[in-house]
Amino acid sequence: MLGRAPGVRTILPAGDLGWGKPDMRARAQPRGLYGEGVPNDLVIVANRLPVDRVELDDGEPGWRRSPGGLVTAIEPVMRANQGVWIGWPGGTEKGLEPFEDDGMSLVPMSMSDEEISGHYEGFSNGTLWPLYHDLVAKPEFHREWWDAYVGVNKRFAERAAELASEGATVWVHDYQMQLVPQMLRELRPDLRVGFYLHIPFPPAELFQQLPWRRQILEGLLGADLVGFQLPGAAQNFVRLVRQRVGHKTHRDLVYLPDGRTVRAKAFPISIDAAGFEALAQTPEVADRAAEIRAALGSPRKVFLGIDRLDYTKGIVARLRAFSELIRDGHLDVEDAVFVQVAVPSREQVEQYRILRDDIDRLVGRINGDLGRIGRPAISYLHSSYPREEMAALYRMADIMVVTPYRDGMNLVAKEYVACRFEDDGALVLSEFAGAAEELRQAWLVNPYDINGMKAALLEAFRAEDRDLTKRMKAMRKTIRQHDVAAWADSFMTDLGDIRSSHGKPVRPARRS
Ligand code: GDG
Repeated sequence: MLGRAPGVRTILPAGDLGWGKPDMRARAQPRGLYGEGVPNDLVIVANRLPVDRVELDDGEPGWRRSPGGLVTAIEPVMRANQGVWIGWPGGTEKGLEPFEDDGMSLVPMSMSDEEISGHYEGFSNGTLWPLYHDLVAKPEFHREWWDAYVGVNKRFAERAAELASEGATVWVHDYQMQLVPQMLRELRPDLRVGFYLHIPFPPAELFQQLPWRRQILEGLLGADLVGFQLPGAAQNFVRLVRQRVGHKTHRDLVYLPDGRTVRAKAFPISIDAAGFEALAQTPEVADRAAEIRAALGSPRKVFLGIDRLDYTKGIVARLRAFSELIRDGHLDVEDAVFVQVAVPSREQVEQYRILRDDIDRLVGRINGDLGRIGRPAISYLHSSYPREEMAALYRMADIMVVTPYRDGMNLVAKEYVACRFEDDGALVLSEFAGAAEELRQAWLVNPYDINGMKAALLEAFRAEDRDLTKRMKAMRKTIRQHDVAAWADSFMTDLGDIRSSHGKPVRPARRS
């Protein structure tokens, strides 16, 4: 029989994913209600809160909604459960009190400069991010970064242990928090702990480079359920646990010497498909889409890329492919334009600054070589936008181009599909994005193969309406059936279904 995590509602309201409001939020009121005696049946632990600490227009400190896939996906679950969310709001301000923002109970965790550079910029984004994304960049291994990672994970685990009510469910998120499940279990064995990894989990051949591989695996094994985007990632994890920690495993289960069972399973994340579709259909979004197209000079077709500015996303490769199509005479700037939105991200990390400069230079060169007056080949925007503007861009674009070298899922691809309520538009999608496992009717490309990408871009450009409709209809059906509510529901249901003890004899753990 399928169970549910006790006291946790899994049915989510359709609608707002949180980008619908203007960027600047009203100052939130501190609540100061947490701690002993206040029941929190669901605790979300993530590196970031869904809001950033910023200076408001009047110079006073306030909160602004922060971008990114994790926030977009978790926020509806939080709202449905009235749980509490523990995370870092950005910056180094100390002594921030728990508060309520837009109906969510948020507990800010402060970070020192040393913790930001060691835990966040260092171990999370300089070691784990490139390692888990197939070494697209070279990971750096530094012992001080690891120490900071352990320290921050410990503080988050202790805070969660303080806040969770007896027998509560704690849902820990992503690569920055992989030690929290085990630390939490030691502090509070009564809790039910789920972990979800939003990025890929690498094959053993890459993971075993990590000097702290065993600690990370043991950290994750503190959870009852470890969720991944794709089945391959769950298999990588189980194989590594067997090889490196020496626990007995069977299919998606790990049997621990203490009698616990841990399940490792894929839960492909999704979006609020109905909410995006409804937004795309509003007259305001329609007007704005028409306005953007007119501002671009009403070209026959518009290509679109929207990404966090990240080296995993394959922005350079796709712009190069597009520009070569113009240079080769297959496309003309009177007919086609590429709109590339690069959302600022991790700007303190050296590799991200270098990438930004590379893209600036490339766009300048392409436009200098191939553009005409009033007709740039690439319209490049380095900025973030409200959700309505994103929907207008999705609605306006004929060909969405999503070409990461490796991506856990890629919500942008799914959002585009959700917004195409007239069953038109083309999606060119990297086969290395998790989304490619579901969106089979996209033009699937290998982002390392520039000629292959050029061919796919051109095919999508020239595709007949009938073909576009057939493909888009099928993809929209998939997205409607597997939305973020279904994702959260299946994770919570499986978490509730975990038996606390397997009762099997197990071999003692081997050292790696
Ligand atoms: C990680 C994994 C996985 C972005 N800029 C703006 C904005 N966004 C929203 C998009 C989308 C989300 O952020 C980005 O999600 P992605 O999935 O595309 O990429 P990551 O940020 O790398 O997310 C990824 C995801 O976690 C979830 O598990 O899919 O593989 O890497 O929802 O719409 N939204 C608004 N303005 C922006 O400027 N309003």
